[in-house]
Amino acid sequence: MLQFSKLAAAAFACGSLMIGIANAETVLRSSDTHPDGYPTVEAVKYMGDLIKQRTDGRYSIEVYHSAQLGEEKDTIEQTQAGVIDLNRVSMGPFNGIVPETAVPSLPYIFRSVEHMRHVMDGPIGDEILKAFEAHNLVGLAFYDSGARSFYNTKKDITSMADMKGMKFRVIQSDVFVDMVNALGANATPMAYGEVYSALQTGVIDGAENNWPSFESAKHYEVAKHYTLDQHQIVPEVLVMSKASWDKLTPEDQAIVRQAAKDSVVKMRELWDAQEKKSRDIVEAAGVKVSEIDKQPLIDAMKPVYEKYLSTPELKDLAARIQATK
Ligand code: GTR
Repeated sequence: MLQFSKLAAAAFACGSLMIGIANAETVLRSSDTHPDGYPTVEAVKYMGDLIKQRTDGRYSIEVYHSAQLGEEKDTIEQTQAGVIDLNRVSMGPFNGIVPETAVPSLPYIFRSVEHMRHVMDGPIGDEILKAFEAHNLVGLAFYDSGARSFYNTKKDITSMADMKGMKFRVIQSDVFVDMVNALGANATPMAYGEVYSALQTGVIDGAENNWPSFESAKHYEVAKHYTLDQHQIVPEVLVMSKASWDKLTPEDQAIVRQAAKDSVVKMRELWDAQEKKSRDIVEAAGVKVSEIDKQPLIDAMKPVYEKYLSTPELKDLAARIQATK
């Protein structure tokens, strides 16, 4: 019985791959680690509705939320290989693949969410989207991810010294690892889906994320101390497999690109509302929020900047981001 249902599930998954039969609807499979209802999931569904309308039903999108297609690092490989058509991921796991993504992932490179939006909506954002093409991917749009901050199961953190020796889970990216180590703490890179039990069993003392992720992944049930250090404003990115993209006509490519851009507006509306809702939920559940002087953390990032701004081009990209109003 189990075997049968597994087979049936596999057959279903294959059936929704991008193999269009004449006049039939082609369903693009899209991956997301977040649960149904999360702003990124809803934004890609909205994009699917736009594509369906604008192609008269020839194309649509099925969002496989809650990491049904795997954890982010694996789904990126599958998207590069053409097994998954679309993927909404944090820029973090791309840092080792597309060097340009390390720059907007640098701690404190953006002064605010508004600054990030302004940069990513302009020519610098287009340049970074383009950089995905050398890696079998087509960058379609950036979504918001607010600001990431540290949280832990042990104590209120109110200064950088409080973090010394603590173990924090980070995204599987060297930028994130180096950031935590430069703060005097110990980084443990780990897939998102493993964090809850790692917090619960004490394998790690904490992790870092924005309000909606902290809330929806239920980490607040075990980590009751959240420090508003806002170390990174890392955009999310929506990419398409180059193999899937190449199957589209130029007209349909333009429809997909425009629908992705149009979904950003929707995403931001959902995001702004969700951030507030999530913060209220975790505070009502007893999470203590601490303020921290950010300057020592900013100063500690000097070696991290030096390491990742390793070429004149990357240095220039960082300078242009910082010079953007
Ligand atoms: C979230 C992001 C996810 C995932 C997660 C993580 O903020 O939206 O795509 O990267 O962080 O920490 O793994």
